[in-house]
Amino acid sequence: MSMENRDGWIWMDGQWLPWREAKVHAMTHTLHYGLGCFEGIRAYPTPTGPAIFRLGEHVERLFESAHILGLAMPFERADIHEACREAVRRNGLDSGYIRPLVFLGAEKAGVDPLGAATHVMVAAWPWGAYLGDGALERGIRVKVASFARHHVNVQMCRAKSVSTYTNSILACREARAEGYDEALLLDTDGFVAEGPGENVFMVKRGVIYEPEVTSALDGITRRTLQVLADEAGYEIRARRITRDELYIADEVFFTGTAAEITPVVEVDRRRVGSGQPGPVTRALQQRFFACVRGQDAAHADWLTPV
Ligand code: PPE
Repeated sequence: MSMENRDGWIWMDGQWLPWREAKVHAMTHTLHYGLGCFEGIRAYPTPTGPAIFRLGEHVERLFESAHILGLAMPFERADIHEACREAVRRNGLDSGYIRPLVFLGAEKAGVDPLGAATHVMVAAWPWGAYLGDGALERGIRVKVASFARHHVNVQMCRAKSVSTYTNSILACREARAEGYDEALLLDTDGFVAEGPGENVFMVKRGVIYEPEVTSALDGITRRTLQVLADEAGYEIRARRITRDELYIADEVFFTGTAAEITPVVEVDRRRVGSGQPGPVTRALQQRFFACVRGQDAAHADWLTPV
């Protein structure tokens, strides 16, 4: 089923439209010039019905992204909050992925967006394991991309910008064409930054390391991981990481809303650790899935019932 031709409902600028009718004009400014921002949010089945994971944080980041990009949001946080919940309900989902997108319309042409109106849409649909069947259990093979992640003054990475993903697509397509599951991007100084749609962590001698989020998105799964690792007694350090440190790490894993917590078992044809998902990754994965599925009372506040 294509993303265009499906049953369901999409929220566009405050109205619920049948899925097939949620269209934009060919002169849409964001389609031509790429100024826009979005979120990716997951809903999970819990013992008390479907619930959205860390909805407040995702909506807040959407507004922060719009603020960074200078996009005037025509809605309040509460409107987007409610649209996300209703998108899960109306589309009859027990679990799924929610996509709010902020974009400029077709009111004008030319690079200067003055005069183009900000539009907002929210869709939701079922979405399984992001990096393929078995990826969460067996882990994935990753290749360092020949493309660098954006310099901090080229693309501002606190914003989840539409245009960041051109760079992500170049890296991801290259890695997959060469038979890997996913890419890993270095920053313009050559240090580990992130995946095309994931943050990265490594474990060495019982300590968890992550890159400073300069050229990377401040992931909400990353923030979740930090809390869970801290509660499990692990020390987490943020510092520059080189690609060869990943080669000799005990464990490497990706985090992201879509990717959840995905073990990385190979980098550039070098086996990572034992070549199997490691014990720290597995323990954190288990705790993460208990939280998102409402089986962990300690973090019930991370879930918003729909
Ligand atoms: N870095 C990037 C570049 C990124 O796109 C994501 C999410 C993350 C880190 C992790 O952020 P968070 O989801 O808040 O933990 N990528 C989204 C898009 C995936 C897609 O293909 O679309 C996602 O996971 O929803």
